[in-house]
Amino acid sequence: MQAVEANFDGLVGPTHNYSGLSYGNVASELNQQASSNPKEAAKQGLKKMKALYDLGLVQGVLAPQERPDIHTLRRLGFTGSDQKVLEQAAKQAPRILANCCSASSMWTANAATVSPSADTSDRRVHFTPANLTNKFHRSIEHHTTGRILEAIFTNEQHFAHHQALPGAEHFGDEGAANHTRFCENYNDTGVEFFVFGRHAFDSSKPAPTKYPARQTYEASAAIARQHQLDPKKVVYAQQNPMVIDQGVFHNDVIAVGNQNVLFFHEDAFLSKKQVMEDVSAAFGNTPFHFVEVPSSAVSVADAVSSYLFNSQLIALPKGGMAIIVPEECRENTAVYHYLQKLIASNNPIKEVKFFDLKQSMCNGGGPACLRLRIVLTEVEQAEINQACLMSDHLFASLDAWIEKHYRDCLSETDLADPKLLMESRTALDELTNILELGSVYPFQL
Ligand code: SUG
Repeated sequence: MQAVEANFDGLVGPTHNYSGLSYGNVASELNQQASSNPKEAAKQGLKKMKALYDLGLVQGVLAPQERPDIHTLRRLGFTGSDQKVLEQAAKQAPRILANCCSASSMWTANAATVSPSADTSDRRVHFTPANLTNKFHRSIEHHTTGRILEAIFTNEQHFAHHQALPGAEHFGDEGAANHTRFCENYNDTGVEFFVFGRHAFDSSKPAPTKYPARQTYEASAAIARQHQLDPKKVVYAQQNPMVIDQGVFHNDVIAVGNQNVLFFHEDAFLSKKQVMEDVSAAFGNTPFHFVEVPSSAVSVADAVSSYLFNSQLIALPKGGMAIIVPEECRENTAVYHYLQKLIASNNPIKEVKFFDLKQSMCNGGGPACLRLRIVLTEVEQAEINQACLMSDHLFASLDAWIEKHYRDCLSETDLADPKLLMESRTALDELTNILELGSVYPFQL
């Protein structure tokens, strides 16, 4: 049976802003207090989705979340009307309000870990929403994420939905940003590659000293169990703690894989040799391409500022792979030269495509952060909510929807504006109709 890799991108929400919420994420910290342009952000993301659809790929859309998150503010003791809740939070706890207003669900690489049916023992596609415990503003995403995924992948005969892992740092899970799958063809049983930042229950093991390691080994192993993966087809690798301390807060900031390719920086892993041996052994006898980028060509600092590795490696329907990178990779001379050499050399990556995603990049979110990869057979594709799949019609509807509802400038003080809450809810209510999601938001339940 044929299978394809679909990309489900997060639509940027109406409250997209820069609040400096992510310690360890260099761009987020640098841009705190800059004003944002939610309309431009949403359109930049939508254009990338449309471009991949135009290339012949299956492209899906994941709806943003309800923000400001009044429901969470009430759990934190703010009371009265929604307007009063906002007013009090802005006065008494503006940083908590900022956390409850982030549009961070746009980075759907962190929405969940997904294992295709070819890899799981019950032959269903398994989903575990990421608990994102390391950052408060992200830890409030997983309930709604789960509801949105269930509204798209509904048929229990084909799709299995798990709860997020327990919400303690020991099981800190950041979803697909630390997970890659290798295969010859998408319908084959693949090798699932889980990358973690530290061990939660063994402090003798290496760990970063400056910035947090968001993903634990124990979380990765729990997901592999929960998704019923064959242990022989699972590889675990530890991130190099030294790169986490240089701003590599997820593995997808320093490595990306697709099919039989792992594109990675030489300093990405604690033990590069072991990773290469383990992946080769699990992959079997067919050829595997390790495309290793040396520091002499691209430094870790250049990787972090350009987001070269936060790229999408996509298998083009006409054959070969393209690498989807942000414009920042053109602007960085070392990275640009490296990319030219890469596509001219002997490996499956044949083309590079640049995208302007500046609004998201300023919060540390590149092309790969914005998408969740879901491998689907033809039968599974036919089972999903078709209204969430990109088409010329959906592109036009979403473009008009953004144009109608989104502001073109937002700063931290605007977050307490009760009109923003109403605008956001009105927009999302309309969106659930466009995407035929039913009621998924707290204000709709
Ligand atoms: O979790 N930034 C996100 C960026 C996530 C990128 N995802 C991947 N690498 N897959 C994060 O750090 C910043 C929000 C702010 O500062 O306003 C933020 O949440």
